[in-house]
Amino acid sequence: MSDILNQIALCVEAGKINKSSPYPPNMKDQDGADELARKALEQGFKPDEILEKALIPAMANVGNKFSRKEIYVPQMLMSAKAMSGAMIHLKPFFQSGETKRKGTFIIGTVTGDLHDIGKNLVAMMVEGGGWEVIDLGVDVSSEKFLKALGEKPDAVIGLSALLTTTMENMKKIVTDIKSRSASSKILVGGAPVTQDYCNKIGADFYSPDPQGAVNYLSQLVS
Ligand code: B1M
Repeated sequence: MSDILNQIALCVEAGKINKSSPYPPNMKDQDGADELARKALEQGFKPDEILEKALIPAMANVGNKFSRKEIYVPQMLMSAKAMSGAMIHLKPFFQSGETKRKGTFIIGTVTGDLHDIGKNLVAMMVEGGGWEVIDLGVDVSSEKFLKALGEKPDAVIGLSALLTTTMENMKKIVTDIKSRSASSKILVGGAPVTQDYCNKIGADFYSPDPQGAVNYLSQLVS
């Protein structure tokens, strides 16, 4: 792989956002994912090449390390921020349709639930996995999910819940979506959610962590 793509991947894995960011201390004053992605485009690398060869593999490594508990939430957040720093330069190409994404993922935290840290991590990792992400935020009702799905009928839906009380609302949202659009795929997660619960409410897939979500989505389009 080219040197600059390697450097971008390294910055994402290390969480080096841009030149002025102090983290990680051993990369102080070096270019970060932000500057390097801009330079790669100037050198003629295609946006999808930067995404496929640098950002996606780097974020997959980060996700797998997090699943294996070799890194923790703060490191993963720094990596996701570094990825976003690079994505700023790539997004205009994806938004114009010049470069294609793998699909659309609509995510939200279910009705009554305001927890968004885990949901945001999943959203960032999925974006790093090459998907367009529509983040509906927190306290999202069936109606909001269905409206977003109406605009993107092929999208995969992701539901996050952190409270045992709001898990009931997750069940309602799955039922509402499936009754209107039986073929839509629904992925569920969040601390109290389990594989058993996923099966019970008729969702399609449960993942305990962001990388599992990315792997499931990849498998849907492979
Ligand atoms: Co709340 N809270 N909280 N809270 N809070 C918990 C969840 C709780 C376990 C704390 C406790 O009592 N020990 C408890 C729930 C108990 C229960 O239901 N059994 C609780 C409670 C009770 C409450 C309130 C009711 C407190 C009150 O007001 N009396 C209240 C509810 C508000 C509401 O939602 N309506 C409340 C409020 C809050 C804050 C606003 C203060 C804040 C949220 C800030 C925010 O999110 N912006 C907060 C926080 C921070 C927590 C704890 C401390 C941390 C949650 C977190 O962010 N974890 C939490 C206790 C704990 O977990 N130690 C707690 C880190 C995050 C990375 O993990 O979200 O699990 P997590 O996401 C993981 C996975 O679950 C997975 O990937 C992530 C990375 O691995 N994942 C998915 C998540 N979503 C996924 C979706 C997927 C796939 C994977 O596919 C779609």
